[in-house]
Amino acid sequence: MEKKEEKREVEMISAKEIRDKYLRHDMMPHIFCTGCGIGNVLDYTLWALEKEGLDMDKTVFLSGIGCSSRLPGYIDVDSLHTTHGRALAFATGVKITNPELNVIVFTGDGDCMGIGGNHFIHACRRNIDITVIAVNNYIYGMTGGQVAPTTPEGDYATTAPYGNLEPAFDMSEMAISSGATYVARWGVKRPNQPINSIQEALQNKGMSFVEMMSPCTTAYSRQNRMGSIEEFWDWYDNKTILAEDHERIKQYGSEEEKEELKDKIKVGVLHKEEKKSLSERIQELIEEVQV
Ligand SMILES: Cc1ncc(C[n+]2csc(CCOP(=O)(O)OP(=O)(O)O)c2C)c(N)n1
Repeated sequence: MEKKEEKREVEMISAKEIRDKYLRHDMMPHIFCTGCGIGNVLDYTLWALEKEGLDMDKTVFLSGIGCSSRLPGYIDVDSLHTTHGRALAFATGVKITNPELNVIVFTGDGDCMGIGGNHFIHACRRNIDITVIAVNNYIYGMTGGQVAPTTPEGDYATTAPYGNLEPAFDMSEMAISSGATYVARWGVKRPNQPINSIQEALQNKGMSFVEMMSPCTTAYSRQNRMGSIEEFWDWYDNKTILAEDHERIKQYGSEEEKEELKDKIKVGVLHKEEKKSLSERIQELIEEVQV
């Protein structure tokens, strides 16, 4: 479908108006623990929807299973809460069947990279025109903190009481190498960049992947001694570096600065590419072959 190329004039709207407009109030109170970042990811998404002016009657949210996958249920919109790991398969079907729809998926790192890993690489490979917002808390949050494919080596989990022996997947790198055409990663602490990025992801005519690094204060933080909620939230500032700064230091930095890079996680828009989406190609084929 045609997405808006022009910048829309956005009227000033308050946080309360956003909540009133988009949330399903009968679903409150929500399930999230104190200090969890998943609600912020929802908030940033709602702001991006508002800025982009998406028609909610032509928008579908999907998810699998997990704390993060509960998000579509809080939005007053048509949604599919599917089985664990399968949201991208459902989303592919929805988009191909009705290309007019804006299709947005919320997923967790376990949902997306563990049980749903195969659907993920193929959705990227197909460059299906959907937006995926992945909450990466490095652990299976909902089920009590088991190790996930994203859990950093050496970190503790209920299934890794002596430290995780497995190397971790980098979700964003995986999205890029599998063929996604818009990939960004942000820490959850600050709103503006993620909001703008989710808006860009909505505009991209292809597979868009926004990884939101977000604290699980119950299952991850306790086992890995991330400190108080404030300290854990600060971690997302201290541990990250903007991709362009990373590149600059890699090229021109001192040995000491380069050494520090090893400990940092790159954030920013990590990849952007123009490529026809599968849904667009299918539409073209239908027009070509139908009599
Ligand atoms: C087929 C199947 N296997 C396992 C489960 C149990 N299960 C529910 S949520 C979950 C992990 C979710 O982790 P993640 O996607 O990282 O989401 P989070 O809760 O951390 O947001 C698991 C293993 C399930 N519901 N269905």
